[in-house]
Amino acid sequence: MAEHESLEFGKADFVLLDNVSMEEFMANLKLRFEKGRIYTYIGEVVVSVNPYRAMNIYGRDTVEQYKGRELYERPPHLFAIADAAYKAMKRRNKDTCIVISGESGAGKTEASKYIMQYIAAITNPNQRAEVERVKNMLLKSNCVLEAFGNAKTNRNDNSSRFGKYMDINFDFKGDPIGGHISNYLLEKVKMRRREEPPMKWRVAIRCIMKAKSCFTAEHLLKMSSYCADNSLSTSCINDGADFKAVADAMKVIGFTGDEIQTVYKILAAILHLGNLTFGVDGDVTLIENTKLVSVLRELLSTKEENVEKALLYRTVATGRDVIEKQHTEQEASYGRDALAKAMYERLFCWIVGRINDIIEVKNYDARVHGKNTVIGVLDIYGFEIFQNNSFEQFCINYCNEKLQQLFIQLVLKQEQEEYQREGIPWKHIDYFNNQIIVDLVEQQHKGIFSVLDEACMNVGKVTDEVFLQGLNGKLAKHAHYTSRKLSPTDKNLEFDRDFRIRHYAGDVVYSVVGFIDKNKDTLFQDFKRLLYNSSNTVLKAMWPEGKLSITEVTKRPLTAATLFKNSMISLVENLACKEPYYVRCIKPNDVKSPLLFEIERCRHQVEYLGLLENVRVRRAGFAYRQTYPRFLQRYKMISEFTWPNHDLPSDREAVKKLMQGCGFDHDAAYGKTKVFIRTPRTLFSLEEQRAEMVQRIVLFLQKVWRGTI
Ligand code: AD9
Ligand code: MG
Repeated sequence: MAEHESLEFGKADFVLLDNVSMEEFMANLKLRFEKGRIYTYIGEVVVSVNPYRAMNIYGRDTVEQYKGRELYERPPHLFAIADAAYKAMKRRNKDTCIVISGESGAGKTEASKYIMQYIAAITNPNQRAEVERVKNMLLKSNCVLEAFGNAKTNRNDNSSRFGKYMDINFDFKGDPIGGHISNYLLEKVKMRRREEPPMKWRVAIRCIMKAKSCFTAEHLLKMSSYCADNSLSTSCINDGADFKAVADAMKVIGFTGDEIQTVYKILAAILHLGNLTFGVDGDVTLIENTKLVSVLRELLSTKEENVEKALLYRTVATGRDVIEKQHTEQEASYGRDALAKAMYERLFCWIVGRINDIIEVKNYDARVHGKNTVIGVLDIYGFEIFQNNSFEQFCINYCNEKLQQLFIQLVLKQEQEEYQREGIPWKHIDYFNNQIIVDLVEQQHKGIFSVLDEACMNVGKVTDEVFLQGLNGKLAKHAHYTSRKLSPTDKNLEFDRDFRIRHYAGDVVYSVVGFIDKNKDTLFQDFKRLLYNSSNTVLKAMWPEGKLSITEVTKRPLTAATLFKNSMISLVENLACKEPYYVRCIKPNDVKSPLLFEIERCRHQVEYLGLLENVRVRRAGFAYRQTYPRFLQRYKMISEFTWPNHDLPSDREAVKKLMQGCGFDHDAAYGKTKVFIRTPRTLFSLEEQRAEMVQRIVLFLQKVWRGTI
């Protein structure tokens, strides 16, 4: 049990609950939140509740309290987990990772930043300049990625629209020497016409407003009108502080002047594309606001007629002939939106790639310097269940199934390995293995992703309905799949387009509408060629495939589902070979209030994060384990055999004697280096006896000081 915490703040570790029931779990979580204790353990997992207020618990003094300490020696904190991961890496040369999950607004990104700050604070005691430089770049990279990859949503003012995994590399001394970032499934912001919701990259727009040098007066005029039309608050445009931070960060990281200018230009081009409209004259599709075409030409450093052509025509190969086919108005609009999204995605991936080029470890010779070890930090979207769930939610929930599977394997595997290492017999634990759902999604030929890809490859009319039929045909008997067609009387399946997956975290109804389109994610080759032919070399480099002519483009690009599946498989492989630490974030309410703990809302999250199961798994084995010397240090005063010191042949013997003397022997197992205690009750009793003894000792000492003894 964590020290320095009285029970008035609830139990610092959920494994110490008297009964593992949802009621007790929630009561403890609520009590701790109300007492300002936002962190609680489940063994080595940190459960964190978003406080929605500034907490004075991340300063230098707190860092000092956690530095080098064991997990249980201090109240639960992110710093304790960060320290545990760092210690494991440094002492045992192990690669470790910290997996942070939870729903939007639960506090994942903040947690990841505190963890990085902690690691930065405890490393490089000798202030080596090169290490300081690397640390600075790693911290600054967050700022840049947030500027371009975060957006205001109705659930979070600063919501990450991408999943992020960051490896930090350390040298043999334990100091950071570089890193690598992987990003997953960037949600492409809707960049559509004026009537659509405004784009919300506050910082990005500030970048554009400030980067006056790369625009003509006319552009700026357009830009201001765009911003005004889309009711972006002027305060956010005028407030230059964030912009300055991003611009500085880009410079510090090492983006060149040309690169930074190009970034601004691309953002401006995306905004302008959003304003572009089409019309028809007879059977000819036209661009209505042609002035925008010259603005785009200038921003993209291309030829004006090429911009217009790419927006209105596509080149198709028919047999040996290559012809230019005019878009319908609808196709042109589709193309414009696809271009805006693709430019944004490409820009973001390019920024990540550039940061990686710069921060990756260079000139490290393991033969000279020893192994270079890694701490990975994963900040990734948790389960999403909305009113209307589509392809994005499907991917996100699949990602969570993969992570849950990893959690099951690693947590159980770790327990098992520890028991083996310590020479203690392994007791089988019953748990729901979600592998069946992972297979349902990703299995070759039969899985949902395969059915989707197959539907996308159909020649002729490819529709979402065809995809749904494919699912119904292949998965009719699957215990975790159903649809309106298969279960017509099911009230939760309201529409013909609906199908439902029984996820480990609960049932989610998805609408097939848009699956095909989002999976194909096609961008006409004409656009790629347009951007590749730009005289701006930075922009050109982002579109290498534009080099291919229409007759050379024969290979189908991988679908969004396949790309996502592959990235998840490699993410999981990467995590699986590391020692994992977990942070499970909970959002207490939907109104960003520091006072409100909405019990139903939180209960739901506890359910789908599988936290109760986590407590059970932890307790099914041994609720508590401690090395012999540390155990003695804490409890030796409660036994005559160990107080003040024991004369037994080993600490192991001494602990055994202590436990026998207290009548707890039946509840303990003695490993090679650690004592294991099965039930929390035993630990409580030990704690109570200890508290009583400490009290007696204090009274005794007081009497001695007063001279009454
Ligand atoms: V999303 O999936 O990216 O939409 P996150 O990342 O889970 O989401 P985030 O970390 O951005 O949520 O937290 C949301 C907001 O909660 C922050 O902007 C802070 O205002 C607030 N927050 C979160 N954690 C803390 C904290 N430890 N202390 C104070 C916090 N405020
Ligand atoms: Mg986030």
